[in-house]
Amino acid sequence: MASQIDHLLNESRRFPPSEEFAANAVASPQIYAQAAAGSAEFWADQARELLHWHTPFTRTLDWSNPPFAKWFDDGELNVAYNCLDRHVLAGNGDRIAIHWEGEPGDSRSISYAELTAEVKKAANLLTSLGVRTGDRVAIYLPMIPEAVIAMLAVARLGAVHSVVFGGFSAESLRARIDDANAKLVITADGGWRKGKVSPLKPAVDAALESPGHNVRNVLVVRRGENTVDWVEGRDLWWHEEIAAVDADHVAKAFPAENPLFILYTSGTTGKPKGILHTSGGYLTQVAFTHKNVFDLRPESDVYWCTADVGWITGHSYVAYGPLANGATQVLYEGTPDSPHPGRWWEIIEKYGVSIFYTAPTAIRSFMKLGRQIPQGFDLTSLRVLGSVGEPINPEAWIWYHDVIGGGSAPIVDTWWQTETGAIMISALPGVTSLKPGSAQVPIPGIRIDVVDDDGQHVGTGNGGLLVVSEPWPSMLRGIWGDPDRYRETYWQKFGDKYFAGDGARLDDDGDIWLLGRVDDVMNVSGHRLSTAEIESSLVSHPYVAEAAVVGASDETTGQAVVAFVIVKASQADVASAAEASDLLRAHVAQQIGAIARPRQIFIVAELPKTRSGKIMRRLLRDVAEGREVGDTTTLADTSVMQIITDRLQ
Ligand code: 6R9
Repeated sequence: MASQIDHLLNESRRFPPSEEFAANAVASPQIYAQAAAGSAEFWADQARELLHWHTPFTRTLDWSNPPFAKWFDDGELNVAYNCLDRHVLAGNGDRIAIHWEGEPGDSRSISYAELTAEVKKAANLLTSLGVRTGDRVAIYLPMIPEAVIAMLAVARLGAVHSVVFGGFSAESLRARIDDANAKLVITADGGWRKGKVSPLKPAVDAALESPGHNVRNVLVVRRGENTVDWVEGRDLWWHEEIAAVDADHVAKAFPAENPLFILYTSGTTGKPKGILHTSGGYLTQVAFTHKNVFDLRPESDVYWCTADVGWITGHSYVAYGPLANGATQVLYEGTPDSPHPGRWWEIIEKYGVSIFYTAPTAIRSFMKLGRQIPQGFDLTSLRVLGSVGEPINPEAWIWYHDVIGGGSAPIVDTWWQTETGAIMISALPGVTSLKPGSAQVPIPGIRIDVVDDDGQHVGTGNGGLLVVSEPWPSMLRGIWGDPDRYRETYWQKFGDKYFAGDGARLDDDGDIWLLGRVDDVMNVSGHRLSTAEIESSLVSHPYVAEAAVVGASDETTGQAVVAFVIVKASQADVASAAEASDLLRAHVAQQIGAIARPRQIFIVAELPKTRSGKIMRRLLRDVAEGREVGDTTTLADTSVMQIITDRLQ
């Protein structure tokens, strides 16, 4: 970390906006002054301007019961109406909402009028299956139009979706179904990934096998055409049911604080947190940021965010932001390198993508393959590039800028979290002079600070902890079913400030540089994983006596999961270290999902612990990253690290 920070401090390149870009930009420098005059009023103006309110609000922010905020709470709106019907009514029904591209090369372009019609039918279908306002619906789908249609249909009814990433295991899916007490699951037979059909329905079947859940129906979209088992009376084909329902559906208005979705994310403990978002404030901030951060011109831009809808980026910047703004976007089902390593660039060329939003891990893996691959395609349509999920290192920034952006497209490095709901820190294209590697400045209307352990502002040139110092419209409204955990996790540390869990530094200009998590949360390919969750999966295996997991830095994925495991004495002879390690890697993948599979597992005889029994992950990280092991003086047994490193040589 220290060398990385030094490296960042030496980064002095600046990219001011071109005059031409600045002259035509959606955002202007005045927007900061406007927001500074009063952030609540600023957001109220945005909410009125960007959204349609069935009942206009008269109250903006209610912070009388912190940390539980209410925004625009006497207003009423329908989120799906805002993303669909109103664009059709405004005469934009023929505009393409989604250019969908399947991995094998099949495609489908869906206009706003068509998408609205599909969502209306889906809303009627869900109603016929008993979904009512406030009910929870689990969505476990590949990146197909039905994923967005299902989310919007749930939202249209004032119900609550819980999208579970298709890469999560049956067990993870079940834990989320149980926690949210979902009554319906929407899935597919399978989806295309890496050149073949990857089945999804079997995981749903396995998740629902044991009793104790309240799922009445499983709605199955046909996509992979793989054979699936069928539970009569429970399972229904989406295409058969949707053909039988009424096409008309009038969107009802719901209060601005009506829950919109729950999305599970990893925290510092083993149990994922159900982050709760509501309607009016969330939609206001995602629409505002999508428009201003990406310099969106809905009439002419083609926008593409590569995130899966299973993550917050896919919620805010695939489903809700672009559709609320009436944008045309690309939705791609598959992996970046199927069937060839230029697949993404081919898609950009095919649809003339002008705004592209992806993660540093993807950029680094393309860098490895070499610039000749993107150079084989026409990428001149690109005019704004975005980055999200982890800090973007200056080398990757420059490559993205030069090779993908033709040396001219501004890059917005956007910092935010599942909990923040929408972008919180980012440059504004055409306004901000860009610094590779820094997320730079808070969005207008957002108050961010970097503080020391006592909550005091650190001042320019110093590092500390990132906090949000005022409530914001798209903030989480809590952790589903666990208000205490919400208070403890985010508010206990500083009382009146939201603690994000990230370290950050202010440079001499006051710009923000993110330095990674300060807790036991890892960031692998831009996805959050908890060390505790993987440790508890490892120790659930009969071989394992004890386990410690660390995030080791990795050239491509940012961090990689590395585990240190003590095998039970009774099992020591059962398998060789290599066999045990393979078996345990598979066990974690099966229990949590392939994204959590450790890159390496070291079978060790001891783990380094302090006298109070806390595992010293810092030392294990040294081993995992192949460094000289640091200060061991606080270990209960200082010879332990020697034992571990001797064994591994
Ligand atoms: C949107 C998303 C949140 C964590 C966050 C931070 C890291 C996200 C970043 C970034 C540096 C950026 N993070 N964007 N770090 N620069 N531009 O990724 O949400 O999955 O909840 O992860 O990701 O550590 O705390 P989520």
